[in-house]
Amino acid sequence: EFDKKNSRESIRMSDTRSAGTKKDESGPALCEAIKQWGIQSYQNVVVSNVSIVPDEQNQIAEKLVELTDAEHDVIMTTGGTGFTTRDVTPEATLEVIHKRCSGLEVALHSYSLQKTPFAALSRAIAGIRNHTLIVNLPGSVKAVKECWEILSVILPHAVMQLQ
Ligand code: MTE
Ligand code: CU1
Repeated sequence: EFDKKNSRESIRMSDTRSAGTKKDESGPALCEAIKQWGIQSYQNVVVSNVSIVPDEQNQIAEKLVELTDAEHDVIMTTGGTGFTTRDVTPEATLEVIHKRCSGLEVALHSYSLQKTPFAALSRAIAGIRNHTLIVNLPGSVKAVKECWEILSVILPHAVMQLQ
C-alpha cells in the first residue's frame, strides 16, 4: 500500500564496504541499483555515503555508529558475512543494533536460497539502531543485486515505521 507516485518518503542510504584486499565492486553496483530504483519510483532517494572499511570488527562497528548518528535511514553493508576468520560484519552489526530484524533476515535468506544453495554460507543479519535500519548483504555483485530485488520492495514500508 505504498503509493509510489505520491510518496514523499525520503530515503537516504549508505553503503559500507568492509574491504579486504579485493576491489570494491558490489558497493558501486548496489548504489547504481538504488539510484535507478530511486529515479523510477521516488523523488527523494539519496545515496549519501560510500565508505570502505577494513574487515576489523571495531572499525566496522564505529563506522555503523557514525553513520547512524548522521541519521541515515538505512545503512547497507556489503561483504564480510561468510565463514572465514576475516568475516566479522555480522558481529560488528550485532554489537551496535538495539533491535534485531529477524523477519528481514529470513526474507533475504529465503529469497537468496532460491538463487543459490550457497546463500546458506551468509551469516548476514539486520537490525535497528535508533532510527536507522542496518542490513548486511553478502559481498558479491550477484548477491547484492539479488538481495536488492527483494529489499527494494520492503524498504519503503520499513523506513516509514522507523520515523
Ligand atoms: N546470496 C545471494 N543472493 N547470491 C549469492 O550469489 N553467495 C553466497 C552467500 N549469499 C550469494 C548469496 C556465498 S557464495 C557466500 S560465501 C556468502 O554469501 C558470504 O559472502 P560474503 O563473505 O561476501 O559476505
Ligand atoms: Cu561463497
